[in-house]
Amino acid sequence: MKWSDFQGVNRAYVLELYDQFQEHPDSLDADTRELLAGLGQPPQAPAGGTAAAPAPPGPSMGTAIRAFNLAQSIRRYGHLAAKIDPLEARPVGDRALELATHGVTPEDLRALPADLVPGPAADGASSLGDVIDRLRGIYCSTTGYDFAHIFVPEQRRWLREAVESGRFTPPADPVDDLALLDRLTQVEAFEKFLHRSFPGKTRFSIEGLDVLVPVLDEIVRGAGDAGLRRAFVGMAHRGRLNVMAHVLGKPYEEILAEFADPVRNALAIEGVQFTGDVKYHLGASHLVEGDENQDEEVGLVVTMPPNPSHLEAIDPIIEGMARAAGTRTNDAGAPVFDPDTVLPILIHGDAAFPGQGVVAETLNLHRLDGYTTGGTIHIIANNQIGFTTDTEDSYSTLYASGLARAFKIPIVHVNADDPEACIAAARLAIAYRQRFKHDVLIDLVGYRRYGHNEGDEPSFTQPVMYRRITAHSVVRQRWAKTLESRGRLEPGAADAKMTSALDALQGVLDRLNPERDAADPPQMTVDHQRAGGVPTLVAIDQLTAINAALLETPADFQVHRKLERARERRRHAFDAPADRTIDWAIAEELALGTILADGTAIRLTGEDVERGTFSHRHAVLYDARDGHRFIPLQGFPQARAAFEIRNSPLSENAAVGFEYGYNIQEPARLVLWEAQYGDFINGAQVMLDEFVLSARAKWGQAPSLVLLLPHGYEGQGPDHASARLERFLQLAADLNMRVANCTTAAQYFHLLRRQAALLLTHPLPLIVLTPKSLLRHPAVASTPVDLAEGQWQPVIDDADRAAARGTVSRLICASGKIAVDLAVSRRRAEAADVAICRIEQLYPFPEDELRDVIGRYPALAEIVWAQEEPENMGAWEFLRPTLERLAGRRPVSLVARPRSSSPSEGSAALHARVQEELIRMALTVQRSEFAVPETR
Ligand SMILES: Cc1ncc(C[n+]2csc(CCOP(=O)(O)OP(=O)(O)O)c2C)c(N)n1
Repeated sequence: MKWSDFQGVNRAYVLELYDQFQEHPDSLDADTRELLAGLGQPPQAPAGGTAAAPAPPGPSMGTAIRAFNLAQSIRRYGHLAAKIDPLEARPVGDRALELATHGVTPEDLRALPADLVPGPAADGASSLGDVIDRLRGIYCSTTGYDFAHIFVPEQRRWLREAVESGRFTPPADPVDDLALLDRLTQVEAFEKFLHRSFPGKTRFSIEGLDVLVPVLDEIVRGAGDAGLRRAFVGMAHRGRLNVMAHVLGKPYEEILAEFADPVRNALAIEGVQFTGDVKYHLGASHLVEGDENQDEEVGLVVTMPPNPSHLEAIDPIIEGMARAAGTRTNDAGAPVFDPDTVLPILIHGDAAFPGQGVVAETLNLHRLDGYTTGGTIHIIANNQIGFTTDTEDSYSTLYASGLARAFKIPIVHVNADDPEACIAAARLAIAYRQRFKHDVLIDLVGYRRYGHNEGDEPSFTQPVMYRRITAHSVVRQRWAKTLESRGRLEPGAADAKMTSALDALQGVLDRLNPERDAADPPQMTVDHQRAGGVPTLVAIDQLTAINAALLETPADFQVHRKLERARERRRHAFDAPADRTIDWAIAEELALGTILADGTAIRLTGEDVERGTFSHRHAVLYDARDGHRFIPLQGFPQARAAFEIRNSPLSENAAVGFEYGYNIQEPARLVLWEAQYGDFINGAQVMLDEFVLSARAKWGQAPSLVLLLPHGYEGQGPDHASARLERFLQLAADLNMRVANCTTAAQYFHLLRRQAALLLTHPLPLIVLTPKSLLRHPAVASTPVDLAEGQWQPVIDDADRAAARGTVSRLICASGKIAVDLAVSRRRAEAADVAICRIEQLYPFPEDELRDVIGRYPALAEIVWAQEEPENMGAWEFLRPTLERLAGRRPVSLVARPRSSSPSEGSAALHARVQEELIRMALTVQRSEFAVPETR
């Protein structure tokens, strides 16, 4: 061994042993004596350089270890003493950063060698005291590095080296100081100008966090240098207009025109109410590198999609968009995500980040195979206040970023008044993301110049803070002063830049013609084909071949015994395709298989979807011996597109948001999300209200996401029964979705194929209430021929009454499981004059088809709407006016559970009685005796 093999505390320990060896060799064992003798004299410190060993009687081994611990404490806890608050609140500090806590003195530190703490901070240092000063300068500066929770040694080493070497910071990595001043001038001038020109109009000014724009510039530049092709930015209201203008390149005149708020005639689009949205919710897309006139593929495209008020709701949507944009297909027909193509950037509020649960749900996606986007750069635009709420009332963690620690995300807290430090933080973030493909967070600590919006008076609630803010000079002025002191800027030059930026904006306003300059409303496709009309059948030969292909497994694959038996039955169903039946799950797999064969890629996710909540799907097979996986829908011979199926984490809100983003970004793909039970969709209500169902009217987006929601009253209690159909129907307007509750396997097959066929020409979200016990019910099964020859039927007339329509006096209209319950009820025999019409599509409501059905019954005297749900739920209140219109003079009555706040009874026995009573009433009881009061 040689002296250079020992570093840091080890070196100090061996030096101490060496001294002991010199003075009392007998006190050491023979092996140690031999080792020390072999080392020879310790090397002396080079003149003016690193001291190799303190001259005796230098500090003891214990002192060296305590000094080393001090250095480690600065690395771990230095951020607690960092000056990250522009309003100059005192850092909380920590006793671990004090010499006395470690029992060392400045003299001790001066006497210890610099390389006791190896690393870049020791380079050229004359003693450990020097190193400690440098570490304080790094870790307790205007940047606080919060990395102690990073447990992967390679990442920790990389972060430490990056920070201590200063390689992202000037002078090692210079900042274009004058360009930075120009940028800060543009940012401030834009806000000042809006303030002056449109007094009292809300804009959610960026001021106090102006540096966000140069930080984003730096990240986008880094993404471009790394060869990424797409960046997706998600952000809320704060500073959004400024980011749109400067990072997304939205022309000033478009934004000014929005402030002028012209009423555009073009907004009424063929039968669809286009509401538009407020200016700080709109989105934009921008090619920031490459040639604007060339194919977009040559550069980096930055996209900021529209965003609702609902804070943080955009987070999972950005992730889904990035995932879709970075996904390609491999040779085996499976989708593969390439993190070297995309970058998601999420800008959070300091109150919203810790407060909104969707943030945690989104962070939880970041390392999951089916969801990762190769690392998101998070920025907390931290203005130290939420509306009027102080930080002490906003979060239980020390920092707003606390949650990120749980996900082992490195956090950089940085003072927004130090633009160089902020740019260094941005460089570190993009470099770390590219190196490790993990999330990273910049906590950009600034302040909010005005109230929550510009009309609010913030000193009502934060008088002290706002006295300080009013007296605080803006970052542009501070940076200009720095440049003047460095001799880089003439005094007065900064003011001149400001004047010319304001003049330029005034020029835009003077030339403004709001009608002309406002952005055009988006082009929207309208669903003219309200129902039917799309061929969905698949020739029986082709269907048989695809079925056979999906039953193939690799040569040495051992399917579970029970599953193999079911697969055998399925094979035989196609031996007699007009007589034998297949169930719901097989129809689904055949629908997906034929859609893939048609060339449309598919992504299906949800909790436990791979097997299926009801153990019905088995889209992923596990070898019974060693558990390795096989996915028949991936790469079967006829497949011409990628199939992806993923068990999601236990999330509804972020999980649905993610799929929405994926769907928007990749509209040619059939994207399906399945709820474990339909009622859990209420956990994603924000995503439905704000995106899936209204994004077309507000922003012209064209989602086609499919939601599969198990629904049906089966005695499992108030939960698990209802997918809350009434909520979807309440939001049904402007042809904004399709809602189906179908009753046969073949109908489901045609419904899915129809959705796939309409993806690009008539995109609409599809809400499917799917069965539970009916999944395997013979009444729901269909023959292969039904798949090969049929098509989607929005309404199904009663085939059992086809020969005797003249005697029918009551037509029961019902949807989903209760329609099947009625059809198979033993009471049907007592109700020869009753026909059952199945409403398979609830929205857009198939009025023409139902009118035709009604017209076929010459003796019809009444219509009954039968539903399992209580009167105030289900489809009744939505359909009643339509049914009454179609019924003409005939009465329309309701059979349903009585109005109730809870969807169903909590006992299976009571359920059975109530359900039977509903069937009895609908089929056999005179209208005059209905327990539920007649409706008119
Ligand atoms: C989900 C949700 N709840 C409440 C609000 C109302 N709201 C709008 S801004 C705001 C404060 C946000 O504070 P912060 O996250 O710190 O962002 P800042 O406005 O300070 O930039 C609140 C409560 C909202 N927009 N979204």
